[in-house]
Amino acid sequence: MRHDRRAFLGMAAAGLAAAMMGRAGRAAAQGAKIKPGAQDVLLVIDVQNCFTPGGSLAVKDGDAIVPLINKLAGGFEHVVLTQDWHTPGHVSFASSHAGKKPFETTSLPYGTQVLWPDHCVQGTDGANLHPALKIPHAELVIRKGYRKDVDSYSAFMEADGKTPTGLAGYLRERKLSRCYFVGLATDFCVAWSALDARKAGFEAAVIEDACRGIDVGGSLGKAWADMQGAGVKRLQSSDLAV
Ligand code: VGL
Ligand code: ZN
Repeated sequence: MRHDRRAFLGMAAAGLAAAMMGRAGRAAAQGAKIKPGAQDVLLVIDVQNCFTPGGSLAVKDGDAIVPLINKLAGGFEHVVLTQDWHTPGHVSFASSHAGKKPFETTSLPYGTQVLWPDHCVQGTDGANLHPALKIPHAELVIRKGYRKDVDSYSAFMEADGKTPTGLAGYLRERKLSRCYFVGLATDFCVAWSALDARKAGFEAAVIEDACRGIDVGGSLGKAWADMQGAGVKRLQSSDLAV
């Protein structure tokens, strides 16, 4: 019994040490809140009309996070926004594939592609940022998925896995090394962006209550597991001093 208890305590200590690695973990271990600084950037992913109620690819309660995102943004000196920005007839639209329905998949040269309702077509109202999003100090808007034959969930890398959007270079030049993600949807554009942030060598955290997911075919659970495996921190807005 005693032996088990010691082993357990040892494991608990190892877990605690792991949790204390990284700034967010350290702050949490000290019961302190994270105060965003000069190296921190809030990335607001795809808070667009198409992804909010009334939109063609509406995420449940997608609009409910907007006031929280506005509040969080007020605590960050540096904010970057993204927009999903597709051509008409984009390869990710089910309507571009004869016999396919939304949420089915198809095989493309770069891998399996989930097929979506038409959404975020360049220059349409659906592609506009949600009108309640109020972040006038945002420094960059990055558009992605603008090539007809390639999707881009990630703000960093198109779905072919080799065409960068330029965001990593921008953040490096600006010495912004810690990425905090909020927006839509948790299991697609937020998760893929956070995973690519790690691949590009940035610290990455997702603020869970400032995101909402689509959850098709177990995608939300898989996204969190993948993010945990890649060292993406899972935070709540209450973990930040903003
Ligand atoms: C997204 C599906 C298709 C997203 C974009 O923003 O998460 N999801 N395009
Ligand atoms: Zn899209």
